[in-house]
Amino acid sequence: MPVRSTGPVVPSRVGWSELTCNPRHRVRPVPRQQVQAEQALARSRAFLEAMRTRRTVRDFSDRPVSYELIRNAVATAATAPSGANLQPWRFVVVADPQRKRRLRAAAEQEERAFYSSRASAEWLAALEPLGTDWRKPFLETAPYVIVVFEVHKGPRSPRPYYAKESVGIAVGLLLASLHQAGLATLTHTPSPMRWLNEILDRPAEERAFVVVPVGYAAEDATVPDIGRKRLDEVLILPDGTEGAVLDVRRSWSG
Ligand code: IYR
Repeated sequence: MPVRSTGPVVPSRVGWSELTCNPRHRVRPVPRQQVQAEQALARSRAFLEAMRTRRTVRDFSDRPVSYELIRNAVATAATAPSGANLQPWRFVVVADPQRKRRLRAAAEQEERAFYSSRASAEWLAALEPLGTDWRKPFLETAPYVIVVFEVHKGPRSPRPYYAKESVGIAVGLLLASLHQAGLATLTHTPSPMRWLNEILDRPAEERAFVVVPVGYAAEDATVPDIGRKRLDEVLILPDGTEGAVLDVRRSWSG
């Protein structure tokens, strides 16, 4: 399809009402991915099937991982939408064994306190089907540990908006990219996480959001025998119709 206009939209030619937002800003054409209509469903299904095989893995092999896969995953994460496009994220990639050892030691110290006293009985009961405990060997075994930070207001950074939502979306894309590359991941959230700033030399305005060990799953790795909710438990349509049979020409919004 030819590119129509590269210049800014001129308010006098296109009325305000036809625009989705204030026209007094610079614009450019939407980048197009060029998905043929007849391929759309197949591509969408293939992505769904790929993502269905993603599981949180806790047993990692020490088999090396190409750094380019990590780099591409971070670049993919950094395409996420964010509040006011402030992109309030930072991804610290740890591969050095000594630093991973320090991460593990500090995380295990927090986790011992969590499992022995900090966690409520209700929380521990919720974790029961996962079989987790204070031990975090994966912080050393996984070839890479990506520590994701939210970036708040500081000497070099503005006040972000919707920081958690923005960084959460970015982490979703990070996990999807790593999974596409055949890698296993774990979203690990020791709490509190302030000590990560010291170990990783990050300034106070950066707040750790999640720790993501990355590597190949160990040969004998297992995952908890738990399932995902059925689609009808998570997908609600205005008229209760199951999504797949909804006629796309019917309007959702009324
Ligand atoms: N952070 C602890 C406990 C834990 C909490 C949740 I919520 C999980 O989904 C899994 C574990 C730990 O990492 O063991």
